[in-house]
Amino acid sequence: MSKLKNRILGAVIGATVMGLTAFAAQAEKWDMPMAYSDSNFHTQNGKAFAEAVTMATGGKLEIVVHGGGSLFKGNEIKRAVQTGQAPIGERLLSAHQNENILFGFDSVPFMASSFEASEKLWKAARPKIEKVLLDQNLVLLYAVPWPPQGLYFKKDINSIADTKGVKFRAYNAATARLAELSGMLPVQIEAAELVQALATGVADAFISSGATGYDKKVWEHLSHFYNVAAWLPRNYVFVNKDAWDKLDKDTQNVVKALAMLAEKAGTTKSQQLSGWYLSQLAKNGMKVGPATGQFKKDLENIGATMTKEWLAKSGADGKAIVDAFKAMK
Ligand code: PCA
Repeated sequence: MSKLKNRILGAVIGATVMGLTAFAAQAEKWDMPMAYSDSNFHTQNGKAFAEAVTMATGGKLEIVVHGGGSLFKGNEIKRAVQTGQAPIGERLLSAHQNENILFGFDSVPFMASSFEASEKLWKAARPKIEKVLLDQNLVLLYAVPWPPQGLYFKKDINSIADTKGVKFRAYNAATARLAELSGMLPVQIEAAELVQALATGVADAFISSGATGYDKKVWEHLSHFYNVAAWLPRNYVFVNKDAWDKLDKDTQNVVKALAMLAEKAGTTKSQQLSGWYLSQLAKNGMKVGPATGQFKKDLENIGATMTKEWLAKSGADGKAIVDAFKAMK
């Protein structure tokens, strides 16, 4: 090879390596733990969001979703993101009500039982939740509601007396309190372990959406779904603040815009699917219907007690959220 050719080749290789190094230095890969199964609509929505970010940034920020609690379990995700073990993640925030009572604003019984009310409540609460999360080193991106929560049992329930002593799977403080006030025995279990708990008799009842009943083929263990629409809890996607600050402004703006889209798309999907999930429960042999008579009254009384308790504990901040929510009606 001539000297000139050698020199040209050297320059080309040098430039390529430099280019690659520059690219590698700028490109970020974010692993995104999510707790719910890959087929769940939240996880699907999270994947669409991740792909949109990767595409819109030309791979400068690549987000890779790990569903089903495969990277971190549901109850580990928030801490993992706070401490930077994962740069981004999704969590049912009401499960952390013991850290801050405000996280339970979306699980107050019968305060916001429809998608429309849930939207308003979220609008009222969002600035405060953003602030609490920021104080915990977390930047909130978006939140999507689960369909309305109903009660799963393996027998007819005519009044709360029929639930006495039943082992009840709880997913946050509100679900545990509901069990206590009904004379049931709460046991905290992540959705990923729900089927096993039902199969082994660790739990014989729970409260959740039709989505989780469908995802977990609950008809294999339980027979009744009481569509009480107690509340619509949300899953939240948040980012470690240090990881966020490392992004340039352009990338941050792209992520924020796509997060807004993901919140809208996920909420629409939740609403569109909510009736379909219940039809699937019925199709698979479950008795699906409202709570009536004494059972309905008992639940309303429990709801009133829990509302009082949440308002007492959350003080001025809780009151401000509820007042802002009510003013929107
Ligand atoms: N499914 C989740 C939380 C709320 C819901 O509908 C669960 O049961 O864990």
